[in-house]
Amino acid sequence: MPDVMDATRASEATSGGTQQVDVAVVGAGFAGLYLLHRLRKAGFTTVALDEANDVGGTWYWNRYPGARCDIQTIDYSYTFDPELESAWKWSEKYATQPEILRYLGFVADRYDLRRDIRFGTKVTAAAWDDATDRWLLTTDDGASVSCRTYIMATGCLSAPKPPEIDGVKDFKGEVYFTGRWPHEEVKLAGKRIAVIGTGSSGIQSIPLIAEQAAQLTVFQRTPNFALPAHNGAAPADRAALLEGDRVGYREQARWSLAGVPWPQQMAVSWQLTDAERRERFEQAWAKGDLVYILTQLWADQAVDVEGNALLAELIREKIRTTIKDPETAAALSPHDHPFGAKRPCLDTNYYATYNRPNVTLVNLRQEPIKSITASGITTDKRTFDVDTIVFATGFDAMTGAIMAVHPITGRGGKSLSDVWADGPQTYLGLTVAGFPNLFMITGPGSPSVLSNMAVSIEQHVDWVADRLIAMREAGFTTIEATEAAQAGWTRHMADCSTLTLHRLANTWYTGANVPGKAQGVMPYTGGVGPYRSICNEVVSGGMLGFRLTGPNVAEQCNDGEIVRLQPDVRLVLNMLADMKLPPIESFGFQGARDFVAQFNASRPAGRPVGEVVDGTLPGPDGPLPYRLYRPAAPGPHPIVVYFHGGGWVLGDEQSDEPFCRDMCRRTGMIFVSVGYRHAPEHRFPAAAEDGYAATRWIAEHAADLGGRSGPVMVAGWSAGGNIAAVTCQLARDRGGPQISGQLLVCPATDCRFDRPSYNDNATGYFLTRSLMYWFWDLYCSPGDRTDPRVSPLRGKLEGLPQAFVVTCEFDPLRDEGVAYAEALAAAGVPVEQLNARGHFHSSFPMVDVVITGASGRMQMAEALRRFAGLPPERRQSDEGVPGRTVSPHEIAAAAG
Ligand code: NA7
Repeated sequence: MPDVMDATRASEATSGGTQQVDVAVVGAGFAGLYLLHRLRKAGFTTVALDEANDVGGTWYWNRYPGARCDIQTIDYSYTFDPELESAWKWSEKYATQPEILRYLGFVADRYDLRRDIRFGTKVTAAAWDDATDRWLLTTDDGASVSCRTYIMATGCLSAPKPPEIDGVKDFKGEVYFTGRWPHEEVKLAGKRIAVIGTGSSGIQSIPLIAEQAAQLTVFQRTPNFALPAHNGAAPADRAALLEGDRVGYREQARWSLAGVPWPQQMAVSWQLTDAERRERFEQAWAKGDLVYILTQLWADQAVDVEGNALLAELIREKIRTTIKDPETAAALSPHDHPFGAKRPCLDTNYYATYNRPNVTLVNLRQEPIKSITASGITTDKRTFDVDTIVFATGFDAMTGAIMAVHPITGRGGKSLSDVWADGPQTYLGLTVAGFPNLFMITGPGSPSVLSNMAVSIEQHVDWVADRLIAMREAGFTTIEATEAAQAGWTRHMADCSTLTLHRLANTWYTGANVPGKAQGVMPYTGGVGPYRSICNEVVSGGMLGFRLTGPNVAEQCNDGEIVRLQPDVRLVLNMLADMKLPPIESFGFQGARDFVAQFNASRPAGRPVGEVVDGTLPGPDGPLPYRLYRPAAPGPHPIVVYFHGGGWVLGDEQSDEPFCRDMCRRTGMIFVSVGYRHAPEHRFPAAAEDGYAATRWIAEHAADLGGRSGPVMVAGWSAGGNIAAVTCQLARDRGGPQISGQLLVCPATDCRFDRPSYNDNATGYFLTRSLMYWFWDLYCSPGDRTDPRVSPLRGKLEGLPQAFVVTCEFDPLRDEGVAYAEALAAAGVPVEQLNARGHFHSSFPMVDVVITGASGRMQMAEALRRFAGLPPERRQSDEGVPGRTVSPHEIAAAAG
């Protein structure tokens, strides 16, 4: 590779030893090259600076044996120029590092980019000058750079982690780092070699090193999941898809979750038999595609611990069958993290390599390294004499390369390392409040490493370049994220991180691989497509969350949070909006019932419970159907009488099936969902009287139903919450049955429509104000509406059973739920309330669709267990609560 340090610098204007440009870019990898191209085309004077002596970024440095990409190369390419796409043909399914480097060199040549790159130049510090509204970049070689805009295109995995092992300097043999592999040939043949680390770099290089070494000893701290790459020619089916509709294929990738066009998997693991799951798995194993196996087996594999465990076990089975020595197989089998929570690897002969006589695995969990000595590595059990040590120990990921420019000083002299002392804070992963005109490409808070980098990079670069062009046209010279927008993004990031299992593993995604680093999931886990739409909404919302200034224009600041909904609620609502449905009430009541039935048929089936039994019970005016959900564990179980939602008009005893199943599993209780009569055929007070009568009958027949005798509990969602609340009042006033607790989820409690939530959430959140008017009109005449049997808030509340009241932020019924909780507390009823932030009226019954609702249901289950006098039960998978529980004391204070 020619040394191109002396590339021409056509765009620079130098004054007093300082190069003056519009934009300075740090990094000349995938992101830096495309930035240069876009910015230059837009007429900005630009320079890129890179410590390396040529283009390539991560592919310049990572030259270790076996280095390849593990996203299929047809996806891991630039797509901005169709001519570039047809001018380059990849030779393999997963290109090797030399081929990718050739590709990036080809791109640099094709667009004549090298003339604006200062190679061999490290940026050592960057400072914002409030007086001139410019950044000054100090370099270790040549002129400093003054620029209006400073863009970090430094990559996520480019700052190698120090070895953190005592004695490295004492070692007399050769030392190599996979992330800084020499350009000249490294002679490994016949040597005794140690490799430390079994991440992607270790897993890719170990089989090739083993082929050459006299003896290879692998030092493994944590086993990782590795899958066969089955490298070769690009698979014909994928290539045909791309060639058949290149534009469509690329567009699908841009809006997908991971940046590779695979569809969203719908089947859930518990709907598939063991044989069906195995068949899907074997197919994926044979395919050799990381994104496929991470996303395409079953819908719950990446979001649910149990769904994930099924897959993890199938992979461990493969490991056991490949490796001959059971002890080695056990040591190589990951048990400490869900599959995909730590970056899995694609390999070629990795596990089989351990069957070679010249390869030894040292399990550092059993014998940690004590030190490196002059002749080798000493664990607390043995000494290994080696000629060469290869550190495949990874990177200070996501933030390391950004912080390597130190200090980066923003407005008021604030240093980025101080601002990020407790972990990186960004707006969109692209900008930082207090650091005007600083952009990061694939920074922390962007989908970056959880996506096909090529897709994310192009999106980021286009967004940034388009903003700079728009600012120039409008006369703005500075752009800066606001604190409120950044805080909102941090919250949204935290919400997103409860969607996936990444939070459950100690990895470089969370900063756990670097001693002392602040911990938290750093990449955006909400997906590439959703992220793209959010970035677009920032723009269409008038640069929401940014302050823009310029010398001759008025300051513009449209402050606010870009996403206030839970990420999955946002997806559901966007999907519903895309369907452009007419208002449900326009279908008429029968049409609306049909619509709900159709809607319910398309949702994921509820999870297995011990038994589901249908029956009828005597109602006040004829039999009522019920559906009983029994836990798998032996009974007798406490009983919860459940009332479904549907505005007293829609739904039936089966319509909240996934919710009942989920709660049955979580609580270990019998749920009996009652098919009460509906309006308009049966108007007020039919539903209320049915609810009461059903509860009474169920309580009297608890033992026959397999339940525990004694008090029952009641629960309900929406209109069902209304019926549950009313049932408690009737039971108190009519001499039983005994009810030990009430769970009211988004209940209707009052006939007033003037509380703020009715206006704030009148439209756009599925349950609309006009739909509520329609429900009320069908169920209850105006003259009856203040009756406590439909407006329980108007009833006497003293002496009612303890309650757990759930309200959702974006729900017209929110404030009447809050009012009921407060009124209960004021009446001396023990009550807890969950204000579910970012949720809508249907969040909690949408089990396995609104994943972020799981933590709320966990709290509901805990409340029911308390009501039943059972001990609490916590599930690790559901940690991270998207809301706030308000204690009885707080509610009482608010009510007072
Ligand atoms: P990784 O994936 O961070 O792997 C580093 C490996 O090195 C991993 O197995 C670490 O164990 C191990 N390690 C790190 N420090 C030590 C010390 N001090 N002692 C023993 N073992 C250690 O980096 P890679 O370069 O392989 O891959 C990075 C990404 O590049 C990859 O995910 C792809 O996206 C491409 P640990 O798991 O921390 O216990």
